[in-house]
Amino acid sequence: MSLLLDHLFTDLPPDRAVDTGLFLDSVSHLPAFIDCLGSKVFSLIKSDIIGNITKIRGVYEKDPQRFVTLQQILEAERQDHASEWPKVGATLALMWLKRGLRFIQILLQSLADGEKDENNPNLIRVSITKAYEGSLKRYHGWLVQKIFKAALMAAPYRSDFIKALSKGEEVKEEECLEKVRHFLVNFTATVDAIYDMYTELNAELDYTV
Ligand code: EIS
Repeated sequence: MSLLLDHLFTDLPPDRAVDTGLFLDSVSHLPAFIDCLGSKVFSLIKSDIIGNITKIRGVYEKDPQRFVTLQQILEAERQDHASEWPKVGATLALMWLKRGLRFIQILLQSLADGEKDENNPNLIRVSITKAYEGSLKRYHGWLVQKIFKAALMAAPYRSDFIKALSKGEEVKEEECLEKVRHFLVNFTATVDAIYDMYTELNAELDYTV
């Protein structure tokens, strides 16, 4: 039924290693979902995400057997680009992509938890702001924070967002949120695993753009 929610992220194995091919397949559905949001403001975000995915896929496809997991990519790049790493290649692309994924995760979780601005129950700005503060804001200088503010103003109404999650079909909000909760199980586990990997490999950077 829905674009995003129909493509569940896969279960992680006990060691929480993220399979590169499966991960790339799952995230490849995000750009089409962003299209459903309507406003042109989102095209900037979409092309950034597409750029990240393309870069990771480019590295993966050079040697899929060597890069079965995302961690293998980071470790290989750490070896091959010692002086620039981690600000290089797929390591950098995934560093940013994971922040976008964290944004989406917090946003969907907030909706699933029923968080609302009681004065404007059909707006989702409370959830969007919470997601931004928990994922991207600290990496953005004033200019990009301004772009965020423009995106916030162009954000869809709750009802239209729920509709976009449901690929344009009119569904009951609670029915859609049940799907969101289901989607969030493996999605959250995957995003957490990637964050933990960046911490363990000391690959996280905190510069602002
Ligand atoms: C990175 O971009 C590149 O991604 C990376 C490399 O070039 C690196 C070099 O430093 O830069 O400058 C970009 C940054 N990316 C850094 C900013 C782009 C525009 C961001 C605008 C902020 C808007 C916040 C989101 C508001 C959304 C409202 C949503 C309302 C519903 C369900 C919606 C999905 C939205 C998903 C939002 C994800 C935002 C991701 C932004 C990432 C970012 O900050 S490399 O490229 O290594 O691949 O070459």
